[in-house]
Amino acid sequence: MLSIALTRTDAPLGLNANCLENPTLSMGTNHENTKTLRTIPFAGCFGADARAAGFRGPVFVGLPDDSQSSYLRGSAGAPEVIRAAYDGRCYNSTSESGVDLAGKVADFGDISAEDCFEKTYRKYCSVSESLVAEGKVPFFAGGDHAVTVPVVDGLKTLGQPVQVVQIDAHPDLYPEFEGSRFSHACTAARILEMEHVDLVVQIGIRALNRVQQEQMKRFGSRLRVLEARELDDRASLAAYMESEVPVYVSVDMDGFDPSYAPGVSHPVPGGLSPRQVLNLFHRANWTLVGMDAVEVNPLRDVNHLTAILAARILHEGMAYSWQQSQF
Ligand SMILES: [Mn+2]
Repeated sequence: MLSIALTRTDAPLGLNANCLENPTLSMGTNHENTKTLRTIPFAGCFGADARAAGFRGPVFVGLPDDSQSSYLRGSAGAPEVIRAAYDGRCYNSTSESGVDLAGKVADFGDISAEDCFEKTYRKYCSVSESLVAEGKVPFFAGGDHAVTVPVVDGLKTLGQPVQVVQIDAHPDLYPEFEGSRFSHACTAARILEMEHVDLVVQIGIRALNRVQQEQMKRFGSRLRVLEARELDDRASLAAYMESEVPVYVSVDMDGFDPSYAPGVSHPVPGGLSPRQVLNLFHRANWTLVGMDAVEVNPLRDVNHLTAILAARILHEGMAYSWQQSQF
């Protein structure tokens, strides 16, 4: 059982089921405008009880922390928007892969950030550890990319090596950034220092500089970088896919081209398409142990496109995880 209090924050933002259908209603831009999240007449994916005995399905968890962002804040507002985008009534509950998730996903609510990141780290790590220890598969909606570090840390409870697939424009390999080891620019460096992580595969990278190239050498064969410019065909993506190993997938939304995902703090042209990333799931042969979609910045988004894409990617991940739980 979880040993810490899990609080669902009163949602800011005045979300409702019409958000995505009526462009005059705004989602996710004003932290001051606190209204209770209304019950959404949804596609119906949420409905499972994460605390029910024997529940082994996907669990949606919001991590509303953007304290480690180096440039723009705002991604702390993303979990509520992604949640609304996920369960809004403009979609049905069946994934591309044909899995109907109606009533099969548990919404764990948002885990509030603490007043310093060390405390937030311990809290997020503990949530990840608890869910995984109970045989559940967590799907985290960030927050900035720094939240991935504690939740991957929590996977050590599996007691076996884990591989991390990171979709990103940035390698996030700085040993420290502007004096902080927990900056969102250091995410992969911190993850590669974990003993239970034996491989990080980065896909979509297009912001490598000299410092980070030096770091690549330091991590050697435990780090594979697939730059966006190398990704012209299906074959090259498939070549980087592992089979039948525990995999955690971290999707920094800036891995996508900004034309698909404009609502990020660090947009870098020349990125991945949603089709490429969705097809990764369709061709994967992983044991998916967890996933996140991070760095959605509602303050920069256009017509909620980035939140909708984050929700869609998580949806396919949850469908993948549901399918694997049936065997
Ligand atoms: Mn990034």
